[in-house]
Amino acid sequence: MLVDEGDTIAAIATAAGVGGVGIVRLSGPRAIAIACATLGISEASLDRTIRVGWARDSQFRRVDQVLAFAMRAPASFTGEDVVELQGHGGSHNLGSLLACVVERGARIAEPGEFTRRAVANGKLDLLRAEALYAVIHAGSERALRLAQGNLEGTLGREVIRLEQRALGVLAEIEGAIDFPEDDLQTRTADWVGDELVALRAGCATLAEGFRHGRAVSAGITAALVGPVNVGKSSLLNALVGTERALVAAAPGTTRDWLEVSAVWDGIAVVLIDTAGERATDDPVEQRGIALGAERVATADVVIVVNDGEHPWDRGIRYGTRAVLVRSKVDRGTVAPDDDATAIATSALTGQGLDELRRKVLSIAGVAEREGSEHAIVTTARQQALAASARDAFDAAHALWRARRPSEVIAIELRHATQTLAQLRGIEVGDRVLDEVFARFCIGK
Ligand SMILES: Nc1nc2c(ncn2[C@@H]2O[C@H](COP(=O)(O)OP(=O)(O)OP(=O)(O)O)[C@@H](O)[C@H]2O)c(=O)[nH]1
Ligand SMILES: [Mg+2]
Repeated sequence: MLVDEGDTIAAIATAAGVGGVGIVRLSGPRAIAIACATLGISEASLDRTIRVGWARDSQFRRVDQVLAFAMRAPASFTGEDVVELQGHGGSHNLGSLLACVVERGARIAEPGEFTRRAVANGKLDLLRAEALYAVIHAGSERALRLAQGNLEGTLGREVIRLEQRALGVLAEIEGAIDFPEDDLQTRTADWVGDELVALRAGCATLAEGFRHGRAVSAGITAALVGPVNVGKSSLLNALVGTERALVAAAPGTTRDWLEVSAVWDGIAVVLIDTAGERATDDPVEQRGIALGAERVATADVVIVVNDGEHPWDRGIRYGTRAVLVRSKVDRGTVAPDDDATAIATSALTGQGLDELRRKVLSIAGVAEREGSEHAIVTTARQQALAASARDAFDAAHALWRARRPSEVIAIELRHATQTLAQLRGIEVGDRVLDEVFARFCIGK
């Protein structure tokens, strides 16, 4: 995205569709001039007040009655002059209002461009911009709490703490470069070594928290698989508490895969029911089974169901994603082949369902304690940089132990601190910013 920050940008900032109120937001050097021309008022009259007036198009026809107020640079979200025109909701009305300011020289904003300007003007670091996205897209209470925590700076503070600690070690090592006659190795050997180990561990904790962070912020998917008639659809209904999937005594009831959303322990979960597996000549059923298998391939967790009447498939092809379930235990039959590790469940009595929910969350990487949501990375970008900082601290520590020259250790340490700074969004290239902000909606 090539952005000219001299432009004044505009967008509808509220959700599309019907609503009581909708907002057109402007940001840039001409925001106040354009808004005032739209309202037919002087620029000085939009200072520290809320004005009510008619927005008019370039032919001076009335478009909508709005409330308008300005936030002057740098005291605004973007750090530029910002004006909000609060009109009536509704896509057509807001589209007409937006056209009024575009006719007067505003450019329609790119996705995330307001936030990108806020980052460029030092109003927000990249971690908080990413958290802002997560707040808007939170699919559960816990996702929202995690995102709000990071927006407030939880993750940013932890990264800065690691960075400053690393800079302290670097200063010590660079001192040894400047004054090589000091015997650094004996004076601070323990301290430097301990610090490098702690820094490595801090970054490793961040990187490893990603599975949990991603599961909390993006939610998880779990698919039910197994032979026909073992009770997959019944389990799905029992797990979500509604009769969502058709259940019947005849094998082959479920033909298409289907998805149901639920929230377990504050985590957004999408459950997928699939067509039962069996050898069949029916091309429609074959296709249904194949489509289910495709969907299962990308699920975070695979619930392998068996009612004791089929040979056990232990889900080996699903690796660590698999959880084994023995269904219909209320019938009391025990098959000689039953798997002792399988969770015993009954859709009829509800037995084992809580245990199954807990197991699914834990396989998806959700840590049990809420407190584990302190300083959690939630995006692949953050995870990759935390892992790369961890590796750089690891390398620095290995060089240190091998008593390599301070200059060599300093290079590795500088690389680690730069990586942590990049995690916060310092000196990241346009390509990274393009990727982050492309996911945003227009108007944010
Ligand atoms: N006693 C008992 N019967 C069950 C239980 N769960 C399912 N059933 C019965 O088993 C039969 C098949 O259940 P479904 O849930 O349709 O099984 P499915 O695995 O989805 O079957 P397909 O969609 O055909 O692959 C139905 O007659 C259900 O009433 C259970 O927990 N206890
Ligand atoms: Mg079914």
